[in-house]
Amino acid sequence: MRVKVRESKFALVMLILVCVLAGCRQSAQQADSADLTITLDSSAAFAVGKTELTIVVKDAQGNPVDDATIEVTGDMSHAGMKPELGSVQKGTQGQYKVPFIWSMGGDWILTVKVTLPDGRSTSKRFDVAVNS
Ligand SMILES: [Cu+2]
Repeated sequence: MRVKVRESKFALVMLILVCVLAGCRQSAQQADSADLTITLDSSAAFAVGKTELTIVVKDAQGNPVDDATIEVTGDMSHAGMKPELGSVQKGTQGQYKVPFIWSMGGDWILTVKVTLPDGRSTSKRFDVAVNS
């Protein structure tokens, strides 16, 4: 009888431990992702050289988000090139102007990471063809 009580206590402790760990994991995941809509203005053709990317960020309700940090990484589809980087910390009516350089014509993979002041972030990938 004594042993049984001890066993059930142990089981209870394990159960609590598992719940706590699972809870931690869940809240960490929530802290990681933000429900944002990220769009890249591609109304004008992309061409080699210095440019300013226009990225629009909206929240889940469709309201513009202006207090985010935007980090852009551009990689070409072929190997052997260093990534191009760009960032900006303030938007106007949800629009962020990010200084950027298309260093070569061809196919690019643009990764746009948006981080909110509370640390939540989300990323979106854009495939971009750049005219040489
Ligand atoms: Cu290249």
